[in-house]
Amino acid sequence: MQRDAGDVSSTKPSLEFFHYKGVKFTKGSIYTEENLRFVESEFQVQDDDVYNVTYPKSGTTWMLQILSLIYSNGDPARTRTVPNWLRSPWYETTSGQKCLKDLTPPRLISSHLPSHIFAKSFFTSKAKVIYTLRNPKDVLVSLYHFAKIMHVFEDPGNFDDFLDVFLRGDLLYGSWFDHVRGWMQMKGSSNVFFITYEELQQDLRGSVVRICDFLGRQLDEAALDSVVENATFKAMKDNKMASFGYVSNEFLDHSKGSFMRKGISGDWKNHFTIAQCDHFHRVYREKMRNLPVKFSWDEDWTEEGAPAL
Ligand code: PPS
Repeated sequence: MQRDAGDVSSTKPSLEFFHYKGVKFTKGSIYTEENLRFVESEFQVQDDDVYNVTYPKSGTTWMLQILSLIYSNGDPARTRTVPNWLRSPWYETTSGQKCLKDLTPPRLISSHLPSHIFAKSFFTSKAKVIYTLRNPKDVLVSLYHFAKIMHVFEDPGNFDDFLDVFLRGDLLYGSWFDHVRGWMQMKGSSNVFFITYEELQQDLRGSVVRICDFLGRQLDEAALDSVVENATFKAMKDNKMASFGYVSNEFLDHSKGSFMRKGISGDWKNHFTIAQCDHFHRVYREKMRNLPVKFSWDEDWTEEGAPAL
C-alpha cells in the first residue's frame, strides 16, 4: 500500500469547527480556510478533469470506484493496490491537495464542496462533474452512523437530536438542501451529469453505460462486466483499498462500525418514527420548494411527472 504525505490514515482529527462562506468545516489538519480560499479562487481546473461530487454519504466512494474502473478499462489491479483517496483525492482537503501532483491526466478528483465554493475555474472550463445524489433520509441515517465512528464529526447524540442538526444543516459541509439546490442549478449544463444512488442500485450496468456515454469512454462488454463486478457492495467491502479499510483507528474507529455499513436504499424506514418522518417532510417541502426537479424519493413523484435528471 502506498503511504505518503497525502495519506489521510496518518491525519490527526480535530473537533473544533470554522465556517467558510456559511459552510461548516472541521478545524485542523484536514481543512483550513486558506486551502478553501485557494481551491475556490486559484485552483486551476484542467479541461480533461473529471470531478466526483457529492454531499457526504451519497455514494462518493462507490462513484470513485466506478470511475477508477472505467478509466482503467475495467482492469481492477489499481483499485486493489492504491487506496481510493490517492486514486481520486478530495481536493478541498490539505492531504488531497498534496496528492493531486501525483495524478496523471485525466485527473479523477473527488469533492463534497457545495457549488458556491467549488473551484471558480471549473465554471469556464470543459471539465466534467458527476454529481451523485441519494435519498436524504438515507443520507441522514448513513451520516448518523458514520458520525459515531469518524472523528471529523461531532458525536451525533441520539437520532432525534441528529435529525434536527441535519435539518438545520449545522454539520460538516453544511446543509444537504443547499448543496443539492446549488448543484441542481447546473442542470442542463453539458458538462454536469446527475445520477442517484438509487439508480446505481437499480441498474448498475446501465448506469455505468450512461456514465461512459457522458465521459465519451467506450468500454467493451468484458470491461463493462468487470466494472460492475468490482463495484458491487461486496467487492468493495472485501477490498480495503476501495473502502477506507486502511484508515487508522485514530481517524475512523473500525471497532465500532464499518465504512461499508449496509449499502441499501430505504434503511431510513428502520430509523424514523412516523412523527420524525412528518417533521422531515415538512422541512423538506419548504426547503425544496420551487425546485424544478422531482426525485424518486419525493412524496408526490410519478414517472410521468418527473423531469429527467
Ligand atoms: S463519504 O464518507 O461521504 O465518502 O461516504 P459515501 O461514499 O458518499 O457514502 C457511503 C455510503 O455508500 C455506501 N456504499 C455502497 N452502497 C452500495 N453499493 C456500493 N458498492 C457501495 N459503496 C459504498 C456505504 O455503505 C455507505 O452507505 P450506508 O447506508 O451507510 O451503508
